Amino acid sequence: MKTVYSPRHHGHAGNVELVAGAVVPAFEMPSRAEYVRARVEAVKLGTIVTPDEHDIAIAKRVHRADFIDFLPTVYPLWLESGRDGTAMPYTWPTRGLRGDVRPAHIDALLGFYSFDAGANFVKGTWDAIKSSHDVAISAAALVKGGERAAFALCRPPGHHAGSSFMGGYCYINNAASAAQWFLDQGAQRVAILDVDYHHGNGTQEIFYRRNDVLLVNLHGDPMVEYPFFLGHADERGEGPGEGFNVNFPMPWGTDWDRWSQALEDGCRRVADYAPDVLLISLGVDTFEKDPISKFKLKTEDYPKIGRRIAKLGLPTLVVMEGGYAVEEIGVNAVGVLTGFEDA
Ligand code: Q9C
Ligand code: ZN
Repeated sequence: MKTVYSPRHHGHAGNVELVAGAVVPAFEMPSRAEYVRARVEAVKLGTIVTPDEHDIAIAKRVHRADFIDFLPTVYPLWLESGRDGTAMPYTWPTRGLRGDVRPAHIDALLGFYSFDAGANFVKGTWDAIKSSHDVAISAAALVKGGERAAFALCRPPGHHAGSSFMGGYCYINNAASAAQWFLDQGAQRVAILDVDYHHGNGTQEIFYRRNDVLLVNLHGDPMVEYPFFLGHADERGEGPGEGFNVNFPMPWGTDWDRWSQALEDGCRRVADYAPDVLLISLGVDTFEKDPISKFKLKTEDYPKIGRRIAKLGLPTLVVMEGGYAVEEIGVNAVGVLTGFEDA
């Protein structure tokens, strides 16, 4: 399988985030993509190709135009306001405040277009966001062109980004945009299977009222796990989308035995839907040694995920999401892909 990768992700570097009341170096760091790329090369998974440039208008099919247009302006506005370093929000229009009036100041705009302080900007962040989206759409084009599968080595990730908000290291929802691109290219039905440790709240929000995208999410129970405010089992979709959203929240400590049962149930839902194309939101933060997560999957489990997904027999686009055990991220993520190819 071919991998699409852009070196432009490197611009999104030196970022910080809030952890337990302190500002620390962000867990989502450039070496993540480099470990994955190195492993793709080491196992000779297939050619690594550079993405084509794709019109950002593609992303506006799943995001509000004003949100997408805001992203390239963030760092220039931040500098204009006299700051440098990391641009980060600190106030949000929650219940009781005006979420319908777009403010003017950069501090307010950052909160207006986010749900947490986890999607921050440095100088090269916008260029990396754009390149990550180019990676996703270029890999989608490989699948549309007849490849059985392709790997979009996206960085930054996307599944926490919703129609008009960023958060959780995510800005543009790469998987959602690629899913919409397949539909716009003539697909009738698309399925997304999100196996990242965290619930893909952005993807869910984007497709919640639609029946042309089936979304299946396997993740930590939002009662105790980020992103906390979405991802419960009773969220099944709304209106025409009723029944097209499937959540499998699982407790801290979930191991392969329990997780693989949810994978089996999720794959059956995908098979019943009989989509024209399948997207995998691939996070490997389910790993036992992940520094911010609490599932117990082992390195030997990742090829089994790939084998089960391959058994669906569908054209498949794998989109990189999370995974923060940096030194093992390559072996685990590429393990899914070699498992897929061995099936
Ligand atoms: N800083 C993805 O895996 N963690 N995003 C907050 C306190 C946020 C994870 C912990 C985790 C976001 C794509
Ligand atoms: Zn995650």
